[in-house]
Amino acid sequence: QLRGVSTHGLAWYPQYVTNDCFATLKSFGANVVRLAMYTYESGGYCTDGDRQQLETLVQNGVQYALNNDMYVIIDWHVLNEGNPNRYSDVAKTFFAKMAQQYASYNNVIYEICNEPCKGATWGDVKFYASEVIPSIRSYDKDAVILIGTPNWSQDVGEAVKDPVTGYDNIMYTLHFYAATHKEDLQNKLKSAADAGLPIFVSEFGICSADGNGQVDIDSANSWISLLDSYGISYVCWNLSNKDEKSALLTPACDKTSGFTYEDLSDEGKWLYGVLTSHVTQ
Ligand code: IDC
Repeated sequence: QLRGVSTHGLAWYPQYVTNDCFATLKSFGANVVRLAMYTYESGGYCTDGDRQQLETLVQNGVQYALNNDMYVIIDWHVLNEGNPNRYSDVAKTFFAKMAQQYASYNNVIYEICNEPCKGATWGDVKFYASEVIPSIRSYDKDAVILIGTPNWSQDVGEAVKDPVTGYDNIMYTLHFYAATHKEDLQNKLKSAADAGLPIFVSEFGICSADGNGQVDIDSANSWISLLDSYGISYVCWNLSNKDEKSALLTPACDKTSGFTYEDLSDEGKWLYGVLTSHVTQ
């Protein structure tokens, strides 16, 4: 079971991609960092972003994770474009490049689309996966590949009915925000997990789905018990001091490593408690 932290958009909060920062997260008990690279928004890899700079951030992130004995998720952060097929050609080239570089690494996980949404169907996602997975597998035969599910990575049931076939080590993502998503989504997770679907919670927050609102600690704790009972991995959104409830640091904290308890937001303090109480290694 992996437990850890997702960066905010790498283009907007690059300052946390440092060895010291990852070492701090490790000291809290995290064993995975997710590198969220937006594809479409301003600064996105497929729009007006600086591709070279974004790739360097990803490469540095992979190295810092390795230095700290952590897994790392390279997240192609599809969001506002909705349908991942929009930039599948760019995705293919990007993932081939990464997989070629990291074929011999054992800590790299590929997340090929964060959240299909805006009507993108499971058929669309499967088509996209059939395009992008071969560009990873032509170099890296066995790295875990995470596939987003429709409706902002909530409809895992679609993957149960019609899974991606022909490849090993494929997992499907479910995302939740504890103040918005409760029993209904928990039930979807349970039925999919009971049906044997390999699920990875590559992003969750404990506030509302807009990344703000209020934190809901009771709901958050009930999600963690559920995930623990299935041994499902989870990664919390987001590593920044942005003035929003899903940021793990307070807006006043301008440190980029060595965070103290007081530097942590409500979500940050809660996550600290979860991570420290789960440390096994
Ligand atoms: C949000 C950020 C916010 C940013 C916005 C950009 O918290 O600062 O302005 O994206 O669109 C997701 C997405 C994730 C969202 C997050 C909260 O994967 O990118 O981050 N969220 O809205 N899915 C559900 C919630």
